[in-house]
Amino acid sequence: MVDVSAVMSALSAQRIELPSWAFGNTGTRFKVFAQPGVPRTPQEKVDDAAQVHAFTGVAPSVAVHIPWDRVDDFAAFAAYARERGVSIGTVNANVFQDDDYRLGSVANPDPRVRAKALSHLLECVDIMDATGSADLKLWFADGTNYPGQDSITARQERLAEALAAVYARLGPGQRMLLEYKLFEPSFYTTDVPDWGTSLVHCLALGPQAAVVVDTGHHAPGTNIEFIVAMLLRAGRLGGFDFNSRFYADDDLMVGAADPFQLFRIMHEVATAGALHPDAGVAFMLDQCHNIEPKIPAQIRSVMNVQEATAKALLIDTQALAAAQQAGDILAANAVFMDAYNTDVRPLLAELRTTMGIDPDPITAYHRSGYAEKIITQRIGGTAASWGS
Ligand code: RM4
Ligand code: MN
Repeated sequence: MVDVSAVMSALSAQRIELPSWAFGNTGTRFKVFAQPGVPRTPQEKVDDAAQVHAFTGVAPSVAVHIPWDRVDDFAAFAAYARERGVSIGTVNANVFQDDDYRLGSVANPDPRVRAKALSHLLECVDIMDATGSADLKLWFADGTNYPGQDSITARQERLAEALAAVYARLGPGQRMLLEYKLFEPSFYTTDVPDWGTSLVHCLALGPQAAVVVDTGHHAPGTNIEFIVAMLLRAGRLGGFDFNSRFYADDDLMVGAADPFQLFRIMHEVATAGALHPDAGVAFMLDQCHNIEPKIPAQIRSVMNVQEATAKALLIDTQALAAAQQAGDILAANAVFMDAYNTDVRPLLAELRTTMGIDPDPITAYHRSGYAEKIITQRIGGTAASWGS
């Protein structure tokens, strides 16, 4: 039997981090479709993120991307966020948008470029000190396009050297989260292409380094929950960048393409007891809303994670373990699917009511008038986008 009150308390303790860049204009290499009312400043992105938290109750932090969210005074920026009921979360470094990085950043053959990239990463730790952020998230576009272009081994050496220098700069409560991505923008080799590479570097660095699983960064058909289970077992799952993919790194709303996969992932997390914020797994969204309205898309994404989590928590673990032990394949699968096929929306509506928020976050947001307000107020200036 499932203890529903324990499920409710786990769901109310859940925390999901929002990406500042989800609120800016984005698109593909073909076109960025500008939307009215989009934030012009990092502060306005925080304002929008605070709305998502206000209507969901479980999204109290916002990840920033440097330099897109550069401000003069990061401590004041953190205070600004706190006044709006949220905090500044993970600091994402960006060493992929400068002409100098044509041949890579920390793995570039040119020591001058490597030093420049390293100094940006160290600056990101300074920013963490000012904002009180615990996590530095590193994703490298580094790699090569053609066989023979550079030495695979030499690039790993350069990467390891830079990571060690950043790791040495971390304070006691700070972590380095190393993200991997199969390909793009590099098409032949990527320097951190998979969880194994990331894990090898993290293990060499020490306990404050952990792997980030961006759900969109895998080949089609990859069993992501297996990777999650392995990283949890090794104590090196630093967190998720949640999003959905149909084809490549689509960055669509989490749970939109494959809610069953998200459920299977959350089952591994729940089984390992890693759902609670204290467990050290950061549940972040990394999404771009190219054509849909951004704030409700973020609300929907948070709700999708909650629904997958609720279903995972509804698995009758005793019945599952008994069926597994008995080798009863069909019974075990039935226990699993019963939970997945449960409509958890009434349960989550009840949870929201007990949390003092509207049981229907999307409708409540639309009713609030915030979307109309930002369209009339945010006139002039430059709308935030990937470059700002
Ligand atoms: C990368 C990676 C990073 C994200 C950037 C914008 O593909 O997923 O996590 O910060 O995109
Ligand atoms: Mn990511």
